[in-house]
Amino acid sequence: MTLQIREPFESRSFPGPAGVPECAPLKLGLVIPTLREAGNIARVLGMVRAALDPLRIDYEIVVVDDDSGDGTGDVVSRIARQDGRVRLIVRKGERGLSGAVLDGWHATDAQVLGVMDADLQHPPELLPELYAAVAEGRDLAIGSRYAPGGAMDEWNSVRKLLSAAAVWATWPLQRRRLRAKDPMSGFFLVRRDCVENLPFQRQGFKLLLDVLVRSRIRSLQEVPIAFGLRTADQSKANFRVGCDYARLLFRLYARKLGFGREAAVPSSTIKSHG
Ligand SMILES: Nc1nc2c(ncn2[C@@H]2O[C@H](COP(=O)(O)OP(=O)(O)OP(=O)(O)O)[C@@H](O)[C@H]2O)c(=O)[nH]1
Ligand SMILES: [Mg+2]
Repeated sequence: MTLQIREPFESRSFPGPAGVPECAPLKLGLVIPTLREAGNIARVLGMVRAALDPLRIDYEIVVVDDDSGDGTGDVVSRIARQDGRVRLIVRKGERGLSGAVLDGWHATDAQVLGVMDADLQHPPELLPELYAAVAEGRDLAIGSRYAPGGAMDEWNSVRKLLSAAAVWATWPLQRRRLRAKDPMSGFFLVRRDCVENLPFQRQGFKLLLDVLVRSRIRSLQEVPIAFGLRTADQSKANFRVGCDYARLLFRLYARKLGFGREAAVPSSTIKSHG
């Protein structure tokens, strides 16, 4: 399901709302959540800027750091002083990937909201393809390990099996014509107006599943990615992340099956802009 790029991206115009033939490129707000990523963050910021600059679009990169204490914030501050499109938000006394992303989205006025990891497991060079999918009319564009051509060759078979089971568990929850092969991806862009003013769970790592089930998306595209191993700093995926995922599934199934009130867990909404 890869987008066929037939002409240089920067020379194209994009379809506007119905009746409007074309419109100015949409601003992109890309959140990079960080927890102790001092060994990765400078490199990923350099690669993201190198991928986005040729598009000549308005964008900002919002690094949301949970007070890492390893110098991550200092590296980002230094880069932000030289490039106004890089912003740093430091959250004190807070933890949680989904919550960090939601806080970053809340802090930007961009029309296209995005997220990618800081550890270079998500290829920044595919950002233009994801952006093009949204700019050309898709509501959601996903960097997908399970789309044809995607890969996670470096994972061991246990991790692959757990991941496949976790994806399978989402199948009944996803809308029939809007099913993503990789609903657990942490690399995606979504139109802001599809997620505004809806409650998303702050705990856990799997914001995309919440977006797929809850948001107002009408179309999506998956762009295959090869998901690598992290080469610096430590993984933050642990047993607690698994429990948060189970809670998210429980909450979404309860909602779908109409089991009274949804389990009360901390949630956030993205405010409207303009
Ligand atoms: N702000 C913030 N970022 C987080 C938190 N937990 C993880 N992250 C970031 O979220 C991204 C994904 O975390 P990873 O540890 O890479 O999780 P993963 O990719 O599932 O696991 P690995 O394959 O082992 O790397 C990274 O950029 C982390 O720094 C958190 O509590 N707060
Ligand atoms: Mg990772």
